[in-house]
Amino acid sequence: MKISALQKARYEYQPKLPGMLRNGVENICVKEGKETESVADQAKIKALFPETYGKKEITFEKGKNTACAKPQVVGVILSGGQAPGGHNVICGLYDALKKANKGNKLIGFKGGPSGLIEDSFVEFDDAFIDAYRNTGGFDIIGSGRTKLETVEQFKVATEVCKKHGITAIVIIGGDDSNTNAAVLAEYFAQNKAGVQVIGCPKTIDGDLKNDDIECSFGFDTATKTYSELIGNIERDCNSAKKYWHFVKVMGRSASHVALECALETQPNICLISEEVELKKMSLSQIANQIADSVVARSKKGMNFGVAIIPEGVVEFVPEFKKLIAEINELLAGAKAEAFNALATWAEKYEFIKKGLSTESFNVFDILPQTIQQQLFLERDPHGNVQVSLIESEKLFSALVKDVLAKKKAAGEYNGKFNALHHFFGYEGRCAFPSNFDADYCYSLGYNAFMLIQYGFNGYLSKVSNLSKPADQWIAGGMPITKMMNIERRHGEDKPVIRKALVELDGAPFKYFESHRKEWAENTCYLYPGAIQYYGPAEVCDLTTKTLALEKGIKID
Ligand code: FBP
Repeated sequence: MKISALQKARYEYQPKLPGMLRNGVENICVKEGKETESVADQAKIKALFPETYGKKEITFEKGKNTACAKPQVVGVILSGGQAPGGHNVICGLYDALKKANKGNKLIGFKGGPSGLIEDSFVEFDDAFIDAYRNTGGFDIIGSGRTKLETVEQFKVATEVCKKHGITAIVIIGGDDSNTNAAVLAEYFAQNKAGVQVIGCPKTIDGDLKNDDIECSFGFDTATKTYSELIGNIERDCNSAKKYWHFVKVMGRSASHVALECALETQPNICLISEEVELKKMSLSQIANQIADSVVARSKKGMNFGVAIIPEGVVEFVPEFKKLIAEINELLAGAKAEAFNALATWAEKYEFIKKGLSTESFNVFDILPQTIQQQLFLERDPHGNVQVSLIESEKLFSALVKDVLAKKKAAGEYNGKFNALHHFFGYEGRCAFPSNFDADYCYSLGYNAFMLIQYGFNGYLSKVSNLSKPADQWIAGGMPITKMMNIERRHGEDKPVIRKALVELDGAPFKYFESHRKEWAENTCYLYPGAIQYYGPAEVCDLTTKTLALEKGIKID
């Protein structure tokens, strides 16, 4: 198979491990920390996880390995959306397994969690693993979004594990997948299945983080990739001086990706969904805020700019959320058929007008027609509007255009406004992992094996002190139940890992907030350029500004 020069070079890259894991598997011992309790709802979580609740946090350190060196057969699963570095988690896990005992085996379940239930697997060997070292993507075994959550699934999983002699399962996933990892761990423990479960924190969205997990893997590379593209757009924008670029970036609900890209590139506008929600902003208020920047810049002769829009923002606009809920209701069950039977958009529009409350119809009515139609065309399997498919970058540029037209008519603005649109998401999810992600992921995988060897169950592989060079990173494990609380999901109380949204009193947002006026009215663009893999550490190994600010490091 033909491979690129970079791919070949990356095969040879040696990921950096935390100092304490560098002494050989035989020289790693466990230091026990305190017993843990869940972040909230302690009694309820304890009752749901009697076997795995309250265990001690642990760190690894240099010392004689006292784990019982039983042969291990480990199964690994990639779960959910792709994130750069997933291959390296598997490589790190494989290398540690083989270092401990050449006879240890690693099995990859194909296509995500469903691979375990369907017993669709591959067994890794050196050649297989070597072809994926330090590369992006999840194509080594594929991924999927099937949830492992029912007792029936757990029973099948137990049988599959028995068949292969599996001693542990490593689940590489986001908050939901790791919640399910905790539930599976508890099931295995209660049923004395003899199978441990270890999770690894993955997602480009950056919303799996807390006091213990400093960041999920993939966030670093994905945001660097989008920031490179946004920086390039800014430079084009500042060269051509004739377009306003509206750039939507992935991240589902949380705005961590948008915020990090803003810190990296200093655009004129960046919306933060969490702020929109807190301030209960309306679509018009958001459009006015952007239009103010357009007008201020235009008065200085700059009819160009860049606005970053987080993927999930419309869901955080209270009036839009209400509109979506009413539309879902309006088209529930048989009513959808009556709607679909209407021949023209004009007839459909009347149907909608009659069905919505006046308040929601007024919101609907200010939307551009393409967006109005999207709300009725794109449905998920449950019949709900798929908010992530709404082209919010186009929605906001259209609303801004309307505001500017009014300002023009009132003699308040005399500029030009030509908008272009972009959506960056898939461009970053399978990029070659940055050195940070390559190192972090390899360490998470290697560390996951150490947790397995020492017999831990229901733990998340934890590598911390990440804003420091890798030799100072700290490796260990944290019971997943510590990160859980009870939340209402689909009408039921469920134990889940709390999703981390952008904290409006956190240092990254505060930094952005204190600079955004200047960025909105002037041209303060930063051009981060492409990810560098080879060269000085200060160019190649730096992680995100978000992490730096969270750790109290100055970024100016
Ligand atoms: P995970 O939470 O599974 O890591 O996925 C995140 C994500 O990349 C989001 O940013 C995005 O909204 C979503 O996946 C897209 O999903 P899909 O790959 O199914 O289109």
